Amino acid sequence: MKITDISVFINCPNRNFVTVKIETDEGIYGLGDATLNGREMAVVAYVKEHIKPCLIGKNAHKIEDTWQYLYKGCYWRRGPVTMAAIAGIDMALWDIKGKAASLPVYQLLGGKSRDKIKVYGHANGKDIQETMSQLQSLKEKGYKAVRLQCAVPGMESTYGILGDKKDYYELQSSRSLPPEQIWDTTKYVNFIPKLFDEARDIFGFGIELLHDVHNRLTPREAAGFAKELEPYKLLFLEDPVPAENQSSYKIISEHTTIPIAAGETFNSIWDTKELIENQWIEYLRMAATHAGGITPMKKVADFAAVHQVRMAPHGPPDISPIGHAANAHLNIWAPNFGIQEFVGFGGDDMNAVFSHPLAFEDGYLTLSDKPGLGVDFDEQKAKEYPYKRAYLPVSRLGDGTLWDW
Ligand code: KDG
Ligand code: MG
Repeated sequence: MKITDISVFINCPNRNFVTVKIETDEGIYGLGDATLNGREMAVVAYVKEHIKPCLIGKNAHKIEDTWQYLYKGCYWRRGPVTMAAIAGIDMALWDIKGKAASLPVYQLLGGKSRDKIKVYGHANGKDIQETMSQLQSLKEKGYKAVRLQCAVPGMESTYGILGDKKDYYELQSSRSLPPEQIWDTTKYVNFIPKLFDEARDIFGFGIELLHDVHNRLTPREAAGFAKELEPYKLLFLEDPVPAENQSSYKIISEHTTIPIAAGETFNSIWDTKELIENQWIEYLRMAATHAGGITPMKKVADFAAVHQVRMAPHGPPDISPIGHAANAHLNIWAPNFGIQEFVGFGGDDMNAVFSHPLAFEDGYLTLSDKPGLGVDFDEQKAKEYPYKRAYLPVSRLGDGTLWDW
């Protein structure tokens, strides 16, 4: 089966998504997600200008060889733009192989290890009371696990910690330049334990709770913060510090028993090496869209399993339904799957453009048996939603110093 064409679509049905379509001489086509929030156009150019010319006429069934060709063969390895571009191609090739075999992709990975995929949702309130009422409504919807974020008094506009009633992801879009927000570590670390104290008081220990620090602490600050959160028995504390220096996690894990998760921005198995081999984390957040697709994620999951690290893929609204489906096929297969982040899909506009094989039922995602990834993309409809440039916010300290995301 030969690759005859590769197209790249960039549309904004609520969020910007980069969609790769590979066509073949047997009439089967595959779809992949290559979305890189805030840097979408770099990936579009990478696929169109640098990948497409090399793959026309190549055998669509050679997924592994194509992955190696795009990774090792270009000399410049890794990086989010390269790996999102490779991910788009890799997912589309798995989609094609599944359709050709009339099997869902998870069957090609080794079959099901479970019937359904446990997910966690997000409660983001402007104050503790509002976060608690969001937690209550998620619980009523069936969620068994919820990530709690809350506006910290005195720094209301900080991303991920709401200052208004909008979902915090909306803060990333509809702005032509990156918004700048002020960060204050002292206010944050003094406040967040109160949030979990209240949640455990009201809801008890029958629901899993999580929290995302978004890389904002230093290793020792993070170790102290994690120790303070221990009584609240979080499922995990996410991204307490930036992970470029993996040994930062050694300091944290030597001081606390709270399970730590990291990795949503990783794009290579090498980014995980010390964290996993040393068992400094419990959960790995890598996801197919930013890690080069399904081919490397299968290897990453197997590597993590050797060290009892479980998979908890990144699942924000800035991953398209194709990326979510790719994660779902991996999740239903991976023996060491833990939990999937899932905050729902982006409403009518997104559903008009993408159909997908996932359904939320009582705190779990189910995955249909449609061949391939099970997603479809309406190219005509997508034209009604042109790309809108959007940026993630940046953080600064009160004195103007640029801070970690
Ligand atoms: O594009 C960045 C977002 O996807 C990210 O900030 C969301 O941290 C995030 C999470 O855990 O979902
Ligand atoms: Mg995160």
